[in-house]
Amino acid sequence: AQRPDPDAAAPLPHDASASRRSYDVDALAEEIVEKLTYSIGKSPARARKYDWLRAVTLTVRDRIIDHWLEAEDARAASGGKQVAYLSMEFLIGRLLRDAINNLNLTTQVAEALKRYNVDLDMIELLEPDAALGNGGLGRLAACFMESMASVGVPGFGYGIRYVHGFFRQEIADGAQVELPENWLLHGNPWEFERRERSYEIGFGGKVTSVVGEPGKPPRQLWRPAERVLAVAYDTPIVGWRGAHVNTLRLWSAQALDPILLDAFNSGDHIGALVESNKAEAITRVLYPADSHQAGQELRLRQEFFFSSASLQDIIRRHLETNESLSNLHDKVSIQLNDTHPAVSVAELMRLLVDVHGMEWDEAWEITRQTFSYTNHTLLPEALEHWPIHLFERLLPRQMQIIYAINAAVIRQAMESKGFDGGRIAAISLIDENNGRRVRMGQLAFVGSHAVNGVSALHTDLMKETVFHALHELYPDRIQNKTNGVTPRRWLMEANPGLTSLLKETIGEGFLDDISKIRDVERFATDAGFRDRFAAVKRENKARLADVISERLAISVDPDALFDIQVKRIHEYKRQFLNIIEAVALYDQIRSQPATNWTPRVKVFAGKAAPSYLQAKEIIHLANDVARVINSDPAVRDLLKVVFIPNYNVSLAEIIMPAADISEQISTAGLEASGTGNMKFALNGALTIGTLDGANVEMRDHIGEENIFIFGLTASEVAQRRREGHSGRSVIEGLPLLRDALHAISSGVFSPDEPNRYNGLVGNLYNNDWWMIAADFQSYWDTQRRADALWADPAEWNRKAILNTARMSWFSSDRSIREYAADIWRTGTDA
Ligand code: B1N
Repeated sequence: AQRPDPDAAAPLPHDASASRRSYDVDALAEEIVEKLTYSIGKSPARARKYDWLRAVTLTVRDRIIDHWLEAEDARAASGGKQVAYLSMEFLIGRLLRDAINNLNLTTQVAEALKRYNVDLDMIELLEPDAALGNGGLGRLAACFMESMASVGVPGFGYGIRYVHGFFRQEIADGAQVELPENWLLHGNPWEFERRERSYEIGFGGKVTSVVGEPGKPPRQLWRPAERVLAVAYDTPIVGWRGAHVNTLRLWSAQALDPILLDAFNSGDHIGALVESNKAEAITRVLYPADSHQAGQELRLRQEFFFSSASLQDIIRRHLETNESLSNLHDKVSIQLNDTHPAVSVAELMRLLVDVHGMEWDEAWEITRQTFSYTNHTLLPEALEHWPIHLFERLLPRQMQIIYAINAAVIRQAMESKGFDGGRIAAISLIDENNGRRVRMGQLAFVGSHAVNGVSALHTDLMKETVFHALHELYPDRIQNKTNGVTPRRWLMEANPGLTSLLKETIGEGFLDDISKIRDVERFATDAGFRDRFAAVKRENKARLADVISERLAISVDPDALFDIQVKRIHEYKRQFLNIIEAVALYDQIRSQPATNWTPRVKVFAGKAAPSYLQAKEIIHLANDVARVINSDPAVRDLLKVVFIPNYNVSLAEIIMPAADISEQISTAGLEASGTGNMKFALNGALTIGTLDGANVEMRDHIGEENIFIFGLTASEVAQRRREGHSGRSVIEGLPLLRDALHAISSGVFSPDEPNRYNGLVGNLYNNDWWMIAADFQSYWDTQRRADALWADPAEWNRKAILNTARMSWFSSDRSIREYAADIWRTGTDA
């Protein structure tokens, strides 16, 4: 067994009362200036805005550190089980407002700053948005970290400290342009570098057999050709009311030898840096594709790098307080956030067997008891699989281990369930059909004791489709854990107006227990309350209108219906369907100017993966359509279309509270869950959605009369596809759709390049894989039902209030409590 680290300090009890910083305004004001002076070296008179941001952050951080140290001591003393949440992405956004809110310090800090004529809101906006993720999966990991700290699940988040997060998006001549993101430019006051927590990570090289003790099998020894260092950077994550603080530990890659002195001395100054460039490349940049396997060697290096570092860290911490690794599964539960860290299954086996000398069978039992795996997508093009030759070259020992696991699983399947032929091929960790590949989903599945989907529908589809055979083999392994969102960030912080109104109306209990928000239900029929609820929405819409005016110089009327679709751009999410509806509406408004049209603002935002051409065309189309409609005097103020560039967490915080309609219109069966859908509804938007992902459960909770459901169901989509559906006959029977498509493909919106959208439109005629033509009429009719409801504000607002009142189940606190109870078997406080 590994010896305890001699450098590790003996755990001393931390005396919280002695060092706890004061929460009163005088003390805060004084300390902020002290930070300015002695940590930043500026007098208040000379300090710039960024200096104030840093001083406030350091002051708030001190208060978190008190709780952090207490939490660590309490954990060490209890010896209880901890969770390690392994995720390639944490889409955190800004942290300052979240930290101040969770410490209940908002009024005091604002007050303290006011003494120096500094505005807290302005300061908060200067913080860079930490975009270490692509979209829903990464944001879920961030909500989960906050909820774990709020409900009291002790744990670590483990991920990668990318130097460059998700790219910045600009729109030039209607098209997406990607620019590098640089969140660390001004330094990062939230993180603590932990040099003492660093580990060597190997790549390549050879495996040799070493003759073992008599009677024991030979040991396998991996001698990597390359080694890099993983260095930990820790960020404290504080939960609601400061109750708990967990750690987000992100790994940064460094060369063991920063400079090759031999090369340098012989005059090869560039060559001297080759090693360190190669090492640092591993954590340089986030892959910007969320629905397409990247497939490059660098991605596999990233995955192994952070998996191995995290496992070595978990083992080292375990051995600090335990005799051996035989009880690892009693002390730690490792959640694999999708298959990106799935190589961990093989790496933990290697560490247990090769490095720590454990017997294979015991190691396998411990491995399976320790891991659990969340699947986030069934899209075939997003499922990870690696060519054997690449995997073998980069990770030769892990490849051997995967073969050994595979052989054992197949043997068991044949012996216990009589599997043969097709079903063996279906469960195999090796795909033999596409040039031999390692299937990471199968590896994560067999290496885990629990496997979960992220909504009820998605979990059912997992059992029926990609994991059908594995589900037959291990029928108790798959379970559902529907996603959630943290109400602190997505209600309290994003929507202070609504939060105050709720406090005045039902008291403050919902802040600690979001299920109490249901008490507001009985005010849905109270005209006075409805008016105040509507007034808050109006203010939030005015705030968004200001952003639109500042960034795009387009003026929109806050009294119009705000119809919003914000998310990654993808064919299955069907922004195209929404745009076609806008074009059809535009036609109708122009041809029937006397009709009493509902004034609408259609808002789009979202990024396309740089290599995803169709998605980029959809962005271009949205911008082209917006330009033409917004400048046509014939539509007056009845229809506006805006595409807001550079969608990110901070922009989402402004958008979510400002929506009347939330568009959740994916082809049924394709969106695993969705979480934007939850943020909108919690803030009182009415959803127009398909029966897809978590929309299904939202309908059940909110009531089907308070949500607009349309379109084909998942099984109907599957059936149409089997029947060889194509859009042509549908389109030819629907003049509204046909004319809109004709306008798009004939260049009405792209006069400079009339054929620009021929491909996009042609796909609908020839194939319509995403059922856009198939669902168009149903979508159109549903939008007109929404128009009709808008004409009755009392009724609209009643339904909006019921949405807010009935969404509490979609809190990530609920999700985390379910994970803790059913998968991790850790306690919670509440
Ligand atoms: O995960 C979210 C879900 O709410 C969404 O429905 C789902 O689309 C999203 C490869 C992904 N699935 N798969 C990814 C991200 C990055 C990457 O490199 C795939 N993201 C989702 C949370 O459950």
